[in-house]
Amino acid sequence: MTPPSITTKHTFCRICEASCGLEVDVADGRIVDIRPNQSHIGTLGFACLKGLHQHRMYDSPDRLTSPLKKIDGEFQEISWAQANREIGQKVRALKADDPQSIGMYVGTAAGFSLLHPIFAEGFMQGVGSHNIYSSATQDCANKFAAAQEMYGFPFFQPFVDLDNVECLFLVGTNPVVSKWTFLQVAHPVKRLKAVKARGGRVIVIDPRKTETAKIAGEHQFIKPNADVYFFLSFLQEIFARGAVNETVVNQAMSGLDELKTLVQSWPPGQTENLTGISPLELRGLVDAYLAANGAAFVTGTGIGMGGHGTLAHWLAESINAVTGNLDRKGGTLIGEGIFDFPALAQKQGLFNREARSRIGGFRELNGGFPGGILADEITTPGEGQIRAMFVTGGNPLMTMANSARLKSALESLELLVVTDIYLNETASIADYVLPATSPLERYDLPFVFPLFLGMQSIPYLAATEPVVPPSGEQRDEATIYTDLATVSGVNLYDSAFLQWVFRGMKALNGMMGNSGLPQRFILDLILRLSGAPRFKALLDAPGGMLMPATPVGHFLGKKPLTPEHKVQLVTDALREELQALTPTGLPAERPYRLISKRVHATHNSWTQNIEELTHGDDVQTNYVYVHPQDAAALGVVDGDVVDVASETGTIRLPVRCLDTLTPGVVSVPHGWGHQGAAGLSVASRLGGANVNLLASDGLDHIEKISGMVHLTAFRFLLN
Ligand SMILES: Nc1nc2c(c(=O)[nH]1)N[C@H]1C(S)=C(S)[C@@H](COP(=O)(O)OP(=O)(O)OC[C@H]3O[C@@H](n4cnc5c(=O)[nH]c(N)nc54)[C@H](O)[C@@H]3O)O[C@H]1N2
Ligand SMILES: Nc1nc2c(c(=O)[nH]1)N[C@H]1C(S)=C(S)[C@@H](COP(=O)(O)OP(=O)(O)OC[C@H]3O[C@@H](n4cnc5c(=O)[nH]c(N)nc54)[C@H](O)[C@@H]3O)O[C@H]1N2
Ligand code: SF4
Ligand SMILES: [Mo]
Repeated sequence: MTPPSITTKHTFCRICEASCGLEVDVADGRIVDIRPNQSHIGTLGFACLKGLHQHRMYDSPDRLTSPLKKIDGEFQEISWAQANREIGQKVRALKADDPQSIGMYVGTAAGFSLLHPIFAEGFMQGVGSHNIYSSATQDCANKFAAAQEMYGFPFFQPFVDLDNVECLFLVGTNPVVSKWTFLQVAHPVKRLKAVKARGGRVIVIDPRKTETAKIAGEHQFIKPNADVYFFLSFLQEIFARGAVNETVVNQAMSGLDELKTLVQSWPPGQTENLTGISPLELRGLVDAYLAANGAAFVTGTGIGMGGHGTLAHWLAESINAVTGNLDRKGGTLIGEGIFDFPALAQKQGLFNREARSRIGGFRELNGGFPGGILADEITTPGEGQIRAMFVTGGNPLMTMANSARLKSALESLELLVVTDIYLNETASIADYVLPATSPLERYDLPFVFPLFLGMQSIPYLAATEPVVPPSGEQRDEATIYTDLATVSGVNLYDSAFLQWVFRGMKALNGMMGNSGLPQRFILDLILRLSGAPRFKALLDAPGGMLMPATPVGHFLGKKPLTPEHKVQLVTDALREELQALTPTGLPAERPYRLISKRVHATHNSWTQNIEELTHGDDVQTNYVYVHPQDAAALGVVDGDVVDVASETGTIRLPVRCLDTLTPGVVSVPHGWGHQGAAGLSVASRLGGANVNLLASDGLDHIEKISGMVHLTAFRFLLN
């Protein structure tokens, strides 16, 4: 038998921000090998284990290939026509009663595709419900909230000018493992080493001496959830030294005097006990920052998931701003996408809706409410109670706080529809499960951050075709939500015109022998309307098409969507939150704090099902990582099984000593504990437990401004 011929195709990964360029070998419609694209201009020949093995997960017998309906506790395959008809009938009935009774959770996988979130949001707007939740309040809503306050738009997200920065502080982020967050930076190790090779400094501030700290060479321990105090003292010290760039601040910012007053009572001596950072150490860090010709603070999920994520991020941004490092070479930059997204969003009122959540009265942030109130919204009777949920590209039962409570809330719904590539934990309890195409089975452009906001350390554009065709009945989400709108008697974005256009496109595409919406045509239309290079031109540049460098000096005084386009160093909400801050440290009676930890081979809750990535020692189970001193004090050794208990639950996990932790801090990776999943044959054989059984949800455990839930630095007991 002659072996099938191999075709090599180019695409890019859509698992995380890095969006690595890939070279894919295909034989007989199946992917046989994935390699990094060595000649990619933006991703520099880099790709990680997960990206290089992703075809194993897409090719797995566990992949969903048909819509499923739960009948008498068992899933049965049904046709799309039946699934759509039945879901549509239910949505019509609920909507007639109360549109707010229909909710949606949008997960990470949706964020890395361009059309998926656009069409999912369009469906919800058609339904007329503002009950949208997303993974953002588990990772970074604090950054959106701070940007909304300071710059008047949640998506103005300054990012470090990595090619020119002289002193880079990484606080609560571990890019060597996470491959950077928010900003697209491929090959973080290479890029961080380049900063050092030019004589720059990279300083990591983290309760663990992380993989990034090892590359950086400089690391400062900090107690968990104490970053806000660190930043207060840092800023106080900046003011005490008169290190403000008065010219820039006077021209482009408001609130300087008030900010000075607010931080006055937090000198380094005042916060030492809270942070574990001595005044001498803190002043040394301030020296490093001020001595550099271009310095920047970059924060990550480690501070976002703590209790004061918005305050901490606001202060970090304020340090960059008042020292003149915002919008300057070597400091932080604000990207530009293929069109003026902030202007469009402002014109359409996209992120300024008046809606408030029923529970807690939270305002919408990026069109969503805090995930920490979802269970309450489902279980609290009354007008606006959520009775049906759509979950799209996420696995909230594993990734949100208080998983057990959320599970019983989701089980009580009248309708739960999950769109995923797998029968994950959340899908396992659904009424209907809809099979999505994988990223490698659809057309795409880079996702919203790089494409619409220019959040790329090397600006480039790229496009991709499907590398392989979908199997069975899998459909892309744009088509799924257009059809759901049709059967539910609603219009995408509540626009009869848009619904008519998309239905027409689908019909025409069908006449040409294709199924679903013409994704390539729609993506090309976005490019055309933006005046960007066309889809075909991008396909002809498999290594990416270089775009102009991110401009410097274009933001301040011109772009912020605030009065007079000024950066607001203080706002009512920030002032109130800061004034409510009390200097609370770690209570003596319960000295341990639990923090997060990511590992190279897993991505949140969904790559544990890749057989090839389950052989390493740290991927058989998650562990309770404990400092050796603490292990000795507790009388435990490597491999001992312990109970980790919080006010919401208890999990049992093996201990592993880790001397890179600060004593008193324990670390447990999330996304584990798949034993109960109906459709994850590899992951369900592994050990591990879901750490989010320990995290609390509800109003008392949500950060007020951003709605972030606390997934790091929470208290627990070890037995
Ligand atoms: N304790 C703790 N909890 C955490 C974190 C932590 O550090 N510690 N991290 C948090 C963070 S940063 C995040 S972003 C959230 C993530 O929270 P979620 O987004 O809820 O969870 P994921 O595990 O990323 O789930 C992604 C799902 O998308 C599916 N999927 C993959 N590709 C596709 C596709 O193309 N289409 C569709 N429809 N589905 C697809 C996968 O099978 C998987 O089920 O979790 C958070 N939870
Ligand atoms: N391999 C892998 N890569 C991923 C993911 C994954 O699951 N696996 N998830 C992706 C997603 S969805 C996201 S959002 C990004 C997140 O990307 P990052 O924000 O870089 O997330 P982490 O790698 O978890 O780094 C968080 C760091 O914060 C530290 N930390 C915890 N608590 C505190 C604290 O109170 N203060 C300070 N200063 N530090 C603290 C932790 O020790 C850890 O080193 O990663 C993405 N990339
Ligand atoms: S770092 Fe890995 S998971 Fe992220 S885009 Fe690159 S290959 Fe994909
Ligand atoms: Mo995330």
